[in-house]
Amino acid sequence: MKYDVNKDGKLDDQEKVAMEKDLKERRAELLKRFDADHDGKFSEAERQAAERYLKMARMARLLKKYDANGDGVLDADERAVMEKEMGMSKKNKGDKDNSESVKKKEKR
Ligand SMILES: [Ca+2]
Ligand SMILES: [Ca+2]
Repeated sequence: MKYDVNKDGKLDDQEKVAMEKDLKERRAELLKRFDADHDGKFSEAERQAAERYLKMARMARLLKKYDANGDGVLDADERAVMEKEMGMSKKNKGDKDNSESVKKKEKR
């Protein structure tokens, strides 16, 4: 977890404060950027614009990470790598030593 600074697996008060501050700042930043009519809050259209932007930013990040041959699109092979990594990270959640074999043993 990103905000779990001391890596004890949970968020203590200090870490929670840091997370909330971070979220607040990100929201304020988005608002500044997408508040087209400058009324200090998100209208429906402004919120949609912000969400679209966040979605694109996420896509761009994924593309950068998984576009192995650098052609700007994820082909089937590159997508497979991405899906595998995402699926695996999900599957391994709670698997304390991060090994597939433990997972299999746990099933029995
Ligand atoms: Ca607004
Ligand atoms: Ca590619």
